[in-house]
Amino acid sequence: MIIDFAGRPLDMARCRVMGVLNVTPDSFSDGGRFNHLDAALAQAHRMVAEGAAFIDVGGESTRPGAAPVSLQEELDRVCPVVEALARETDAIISVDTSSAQVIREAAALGAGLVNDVRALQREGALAAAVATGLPVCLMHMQGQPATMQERPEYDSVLREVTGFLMDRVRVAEEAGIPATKVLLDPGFGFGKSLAHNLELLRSLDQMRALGYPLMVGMSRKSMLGQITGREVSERLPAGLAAATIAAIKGAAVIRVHDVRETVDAIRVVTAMEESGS
Ligand code: 8Y4
Repeated sequence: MIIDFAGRPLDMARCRVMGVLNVTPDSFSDGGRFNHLDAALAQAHRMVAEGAAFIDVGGESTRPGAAPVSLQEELDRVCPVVEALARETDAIISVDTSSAQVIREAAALGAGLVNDVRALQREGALAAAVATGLPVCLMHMQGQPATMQERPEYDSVLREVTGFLMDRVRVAEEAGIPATKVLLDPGFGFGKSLAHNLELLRSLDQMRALGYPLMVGMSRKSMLGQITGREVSERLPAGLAAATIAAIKGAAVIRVHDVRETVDAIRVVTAMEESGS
């Protein structure tokens, strides 16, 4: 199963790494150091050299307490980066946005994937994604970013997450996005307790059996802090373990901050899977 990400075809049978490129001023994980265009581009080029197949460019923080970003601000942050990277690299440029206008502009500038943590539920986002013809990643979130971690609750987290995602696949398909252009993501940390996140990680192979390429993001997240007791800056070993587990369970794309280390971890999984019988 090969997916064409805006003229950049990729075999989704093999696990790939997506590098996170925050272009928000308040990105707590990277301290806002990549606010400026030059620094953002340099960081992206480094991640590509380290083996990232995708660069995920995001200008809106979903961190609880983060100030809302105006549309113009998001466009101003994201568009120059998407344009430069699409031109300067062979990596697939993913745009992390829920905004219809950002989807349209980014696609026109060469983006190859729409990564929407709101699964194209915002006004106009679905129509915009359809119009671009791009593949989309549909992610599950319970609640809204500001309050989603206050009291996450599920009867069955796997059933509810897969039920939501399959409903969004149906809506997307009815709107004109073929199922062959859909990636699914359980949304680790988005309205989930540690127990919920662990159940989803354990069940990732069952989610994979739905037939869609899976994307996952656990890099530096609170679930790793809860497991290890480590601060954000000390979560890389836990993140590598989480990425390795996800890859073994069939994830197609692993979204991470630490590309070089994750690429090596995934190489071990791929080597095992491609060796012998
Ligand atoms: C430290 C650093 C702690 C970052 C938490 C975080 C996902 C995503 C995000 C994901 C998809 C984040 C945009 C949250 N997470 N997109 N985006 N899947 N598809 N938090 O899991 O990285 S942002």
